[in-house]
Amino acid sequence: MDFSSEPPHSSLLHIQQSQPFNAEPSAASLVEFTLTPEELVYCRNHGPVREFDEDTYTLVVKQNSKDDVRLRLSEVKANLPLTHVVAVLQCAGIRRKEMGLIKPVHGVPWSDGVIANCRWGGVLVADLLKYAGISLQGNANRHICFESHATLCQDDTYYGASIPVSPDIGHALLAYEMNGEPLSADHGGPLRVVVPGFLGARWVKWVDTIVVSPDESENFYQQRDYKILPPEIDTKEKAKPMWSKYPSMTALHLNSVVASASRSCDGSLFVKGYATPGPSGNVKGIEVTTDGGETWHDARITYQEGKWSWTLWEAEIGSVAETGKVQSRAIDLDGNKQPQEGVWNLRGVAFNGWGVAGW
Ligand SMILES: Nc1nc2c(c(=O)[nH]1)N[C@H]1C(S)=C(S)[C@@H](COP(=O)(O)O)O[C@H]1N2
Ligand SMILES: [Mo]
Repeated sequence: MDFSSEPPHSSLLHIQQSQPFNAEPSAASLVEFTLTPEELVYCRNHGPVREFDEDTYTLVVKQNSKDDVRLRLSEVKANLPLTHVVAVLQCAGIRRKEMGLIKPVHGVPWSDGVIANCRWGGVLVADLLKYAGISLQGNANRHICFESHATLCQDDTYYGASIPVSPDIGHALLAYEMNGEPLSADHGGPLRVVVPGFLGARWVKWVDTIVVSPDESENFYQQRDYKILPPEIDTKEKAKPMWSKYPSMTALHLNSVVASASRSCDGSLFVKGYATPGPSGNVKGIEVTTDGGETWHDARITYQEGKWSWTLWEAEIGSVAETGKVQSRAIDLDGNKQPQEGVWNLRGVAFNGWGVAGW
């Protein structure tokens, strides 16, 4: 892997690993903004970051038995409508550090900053496929595979992911804008996949190939990673024969995090955080407790935008001791509640125990 030609990265992120570049902001800084500014968007890479010339950038679309279709990005932009969606991007490894306290896990020890709520602009995947002569109707049971051959990755020769063809993916985009600006190289510019509601691993950056296939992507990151293995599979050796038996992750779990908690001199506590949807509908409410779940206080939702955004919330609690612990739980539109404990798994993905912070 060649890291010599990476663009400069944001200096506001805490670096977990420099090659590949993996870095996150603090949750406290994130919740100050409804839409995450570019410099606070985490960077998650399995290989080097590459810069491309957007004028010559080309996308290849393939479907069995048909000739490949090669499209210039400029042609795509000129011919297909620009569509926007507000959607939260988050890494499946969010809060892995907390899961690692239960028992060690494999992976970057992410805290709660690998999340970004952005307004993405681009063309609908469905529009692009139609333009390339592929209709999604009659293509149920198929998968849309996205590939980036920009660089080698740590565990494969390219980065790839796929999403099943279903009504859920109707909002999936090939994005070239983030918050109204051209998408930067760090976040997959000139073109990346955006799949609202799905984990970040499917949001392929620097996407250059799309394949409509009867099978899921064969890529390592689809087949042997980003899966929730049961807790008894606790070594890499035990995992090896099991990867193929468990489904690839799609939506993440309902989650909430306490991003900041401060007690004022009159003894009242002010708490802020974010919450994210699970597979069934967005967040309806957030509750906080300072007594381990005996009594719950409703938090006030200060921001939510549509079906796929994060939810920002805050709460004030009358009178609290000098020190203590505040916990949060989210409730979704179907009445599902975020569980008290997150379930341990080898790769440390999808941790969603109650949010927690001390003061
Ligand atoms: N080509 C490519 N795409 C990729 C990745 C990668 O390593 N290479 N990482 C994925 C993962 S695991 C996540 S969480 C998101 C992170 O996107 P970001 O770096 O813009 O925050 O990109 C996804 N797309
Ligand atoms: Mo990720």
